[in-house]
Amino acid sequence: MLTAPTYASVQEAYVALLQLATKEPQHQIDARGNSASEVIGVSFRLPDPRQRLPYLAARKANPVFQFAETLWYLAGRSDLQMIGYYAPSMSTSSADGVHLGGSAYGHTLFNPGDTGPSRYDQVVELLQREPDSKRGYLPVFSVDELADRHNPDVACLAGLHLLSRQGRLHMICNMRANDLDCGLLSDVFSFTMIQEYAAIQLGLRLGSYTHTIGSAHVNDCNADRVRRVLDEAADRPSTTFAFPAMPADTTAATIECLMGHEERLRNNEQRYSLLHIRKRLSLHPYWQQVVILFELYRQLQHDRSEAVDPALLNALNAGLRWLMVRKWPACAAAAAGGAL
Ligand code: 5HM
Repeated sequence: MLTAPTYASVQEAYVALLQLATKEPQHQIDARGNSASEVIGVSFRLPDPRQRLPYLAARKANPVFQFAETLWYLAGRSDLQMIGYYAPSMSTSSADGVHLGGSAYGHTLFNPGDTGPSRYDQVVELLQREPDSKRGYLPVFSVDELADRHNPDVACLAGLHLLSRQGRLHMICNMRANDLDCGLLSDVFSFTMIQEYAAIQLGLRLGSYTHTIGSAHVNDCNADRVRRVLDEAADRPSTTFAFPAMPADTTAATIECLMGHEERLRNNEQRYSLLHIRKRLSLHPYWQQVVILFELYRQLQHDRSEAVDPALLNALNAGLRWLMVRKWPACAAAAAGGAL
């Protein structure tokens, strides 16, 4: 088969890749102090890119981080202050302790360049003008990143290719390298969200998502967890939840509005009740879910609650609630107390 194999969800692709890299590795590598099992030149396709979250107890995906990273990208940000609140480990990739470098993909894609509009705006304009174009490529990796041999953050994403075909927007993602256990899931989540956002801007339906990787690897230090994931996937029928469609009226202003709420909650300047989120924020219920996640995370980080507000937890859609309950003991406590 010369085209990428198809999987119904990111979870299926993730499990298949973990299996391949750990059971049939092609290489054992040691790059920048990380020993890993590697396969090279792999790809998969998701005909429904909304199936972008895994539901595995052994791999506790963090939906708060997933949405935070997506918004950080869409808002064109590179600051460690915001993204580090959700993933403190990202500080090790920052050269100056203030900004991320190559991995701030949104900063590269969504900000105007020296010579005019952003890469993203140029590609949207191109596809509006010539839908069949093959030139809708959004480059991210730059060879300049290799000039500093101590650069801690060289973009793993080479680029995103947008193809408008028969009323649908397809995306091909090219990664020079992907950590299958740590990077792949959040990358697929964010890139498919960018794809869906772009489809809305172009008035197209969501097409397929194809993920291609140069070096696909599992670091040896994660081998135990990977084994547990593979055991769970083999033992139990998979849990699945439908992920809703992004509202068709989502614009850059929606992202800006969400970033405002995110900042106030991150800085603990405000606390939101369910009623406030539903009645006062003028946000589509889809985006209200994200504010609920940020408020729950505020309660975890700032209030250090032993049990989060059960009304908020209960208002999450079933898939997000499933993940939060498995990820955070204070969510599990709220779920147990409230008999959710
Ligand atoms: O030495 P190198 O720059 O390749 O190390 C970066 C590591 O982060 C690799 O294991 C890469 O696969 C992983 N990574 C990822 O999987 C990094 C980023 C951030 O650019 C990412 N996905 N988005």
